[in-house]
Amino acid sequence: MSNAIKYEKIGDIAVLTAQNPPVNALGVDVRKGLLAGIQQAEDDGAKAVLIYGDGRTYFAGADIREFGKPMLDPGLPDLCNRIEASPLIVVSSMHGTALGGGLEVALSSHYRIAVPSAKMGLPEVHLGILPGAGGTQRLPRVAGTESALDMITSGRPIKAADALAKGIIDRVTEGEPREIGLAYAQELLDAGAARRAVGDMPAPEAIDFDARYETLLKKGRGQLSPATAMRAVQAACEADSFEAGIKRERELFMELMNSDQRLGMVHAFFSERAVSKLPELKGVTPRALADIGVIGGGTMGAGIATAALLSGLTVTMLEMTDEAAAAAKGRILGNLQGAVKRGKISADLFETLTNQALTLATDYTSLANADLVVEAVFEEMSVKKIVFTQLDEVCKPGAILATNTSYLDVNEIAACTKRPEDVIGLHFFSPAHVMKLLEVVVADKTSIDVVATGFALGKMLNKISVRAGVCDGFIGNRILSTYRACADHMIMDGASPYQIDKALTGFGFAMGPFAVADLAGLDIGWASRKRLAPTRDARERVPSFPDKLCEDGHFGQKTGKGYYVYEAGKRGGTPNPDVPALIEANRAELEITPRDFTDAEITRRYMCAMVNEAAKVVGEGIAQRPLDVDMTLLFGYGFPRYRGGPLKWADIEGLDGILADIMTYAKEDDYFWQPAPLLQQLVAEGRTFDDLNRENS
Ligand code: T1G
Repeated sequence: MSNAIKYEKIGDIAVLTAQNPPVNALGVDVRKGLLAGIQQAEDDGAKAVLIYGDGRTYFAGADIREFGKPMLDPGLPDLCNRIEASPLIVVSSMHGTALGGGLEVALSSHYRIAVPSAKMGLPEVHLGILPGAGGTQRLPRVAGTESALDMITSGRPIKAADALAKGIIDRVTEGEPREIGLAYAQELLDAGAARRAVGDMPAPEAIDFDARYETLLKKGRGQLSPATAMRAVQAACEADSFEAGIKRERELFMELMNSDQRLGMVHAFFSERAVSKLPELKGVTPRALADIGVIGGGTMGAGIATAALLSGLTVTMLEMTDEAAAAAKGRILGNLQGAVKRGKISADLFETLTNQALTLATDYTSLANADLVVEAVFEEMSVKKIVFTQLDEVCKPGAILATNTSYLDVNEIAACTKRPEDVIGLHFFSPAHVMKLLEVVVADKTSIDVVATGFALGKMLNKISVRAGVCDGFIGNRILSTYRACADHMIMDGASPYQIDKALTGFGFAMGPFAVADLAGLDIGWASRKRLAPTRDARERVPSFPDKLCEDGHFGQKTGKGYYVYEAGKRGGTPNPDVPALIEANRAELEITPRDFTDAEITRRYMCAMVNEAAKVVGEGIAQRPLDVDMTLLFGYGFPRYRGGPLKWADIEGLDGILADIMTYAKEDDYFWQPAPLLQQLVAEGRTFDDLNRENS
């Protein structure tokens, strides 16, 4: 028997205990142990089998690290069929998160019991695949087609009480999984309960699958797994037999397992967990964090304060005047009321957070005892320096002084204090209480425990924290500036903003770059262009049409007009009829004869620009690993998760082809298209960005 499964016989019941921390993943040893355990139980004359997990959870699914490797026997589908076929009564007792292959093992058991806090689901679509061990055939048989489809295509886990209501489990009982499982198995034996094989249940009722398929494809914006998983559930309803359905499930499963989207989504799964695990932080103790200060109560400051309050921190919001402080409180209350509406917090907690945990202030001395202060004031260096000079005077020794700047030089800000080692950049994304990304910007003198505290705060706020070095725009905005410039260049050469937006939404982005610019506000880019103009290289191609739009007072959604025109109460905008003329005028002044672009060329150039700049960001050490860039773009810039991120996409596409295209584009504009040295090095050495991830984690 493998060590991953402990076998005991207690009376008439054989007990199989999973012992494969941290999440009892169904790796080959666990599968072997379960198979041997079932066989031994039958050989030992047991009358029932209890399966449960030691530690924090029942099986949380197949072992994702085995994906893409040759499948080692017993395969999970065969194991589930074997469990179901056992002549003994098999009971699964669940706690923690019974997910994917874990829930499939439970569904192949004859009876299921769970503790009230247990959650269960089939999240495989989030890995670019579908349930491949009978889940698409057994779940609809117990829960009905609609419930099964919802669970399988959304990948969302459900609570034990809901699973009971849906007929997925038979009982919910307080207690330890072992004890409640043993008691339930004994009760079934005493009652002479019969084996119940879900596979023997009648096929579930069919629905209009073709209509649902189109809906799922559209909703997936190119992600294949939900719609393909639906086809497997369809087989459960329409196949001649359970076995035929299982066969169809396997075919569709292998199709997805061999897809690029599976590579992208599994990369995202592990990178999301690796991104905040930095070798340099091993053994470093963060400073204590209980009270934080936020300076500036605009949209960003109020969002940061809201995120802090929701994570249990006390917040002092500093504004220059009582009116401004009251306005800041209004924004925070609005955010928190939204959380009440979404059921994230109770009305009581709302009262506590707004009346006890939040303090308004207009005097810097109110921040004297704060453990950390983050400023979100106007994005102007002189203003930042005034704030940090004051903070340096009033904050206690050991307090962390953080800036939420999106672009400015954190080293320069730190230098205006006597404690640069306590200064760090914490770059939130708007709305800060919603967006998952946090760039932890490490300045030259930032001490390592301050870095560790930045990541600790990120964890408290449930953020995806990414370490970034200091440069203009850090990781995300620097790369954004480049692919945005590429889009502007294509417009100057003949493309239209609307064609570009359509091409990129076709690639999987939720919004195209021009719709995003309208959402963020065109004045931000305008201010940035003005800030950089004095030091700009003469060879840089800079369009004039975006400035003209801003000079006419059109900043996007906030002014009702930008690249698109927005009508109150309507979602999205319609192309602004004034924009083409501005573009034509720009081309005329530069004597450019426009040409046609295909969507494929637009996407290729856009992605090559993104990958090239990302490779420079990694090459310069602004991002320590390619996965840091991938997670930044996924959680802050709407990059489609099923592509894994720009550098994972590049690895899948092939770096040599990308470099070759960049070299070709450089013949038109060798200033913009300077190939990244790291990209050239990787191609020359036949290596990939993933190799770098492995070497630096
Ligand atoms: N395989 C391998 N490693 C896993 C794993 C898994 N299934 N789940 C978690 N880990 C690792 C994770 O990388 C981390 O490692 C550590 O465990 C703790 O995880 C046929 C084929 C269970 C809700 O999709 O959603 O079954 O970083 O940090 O926040 O149909 O992990 O410490 O080195 O996330 O408490 C379906 C995936 C698989 C569930 C716990 N199952 N896991 O969350 O801890 S496909 C899933 C989760 C499948 C069959 C198919 C979460 C969790 P490290 P953690 P957590």
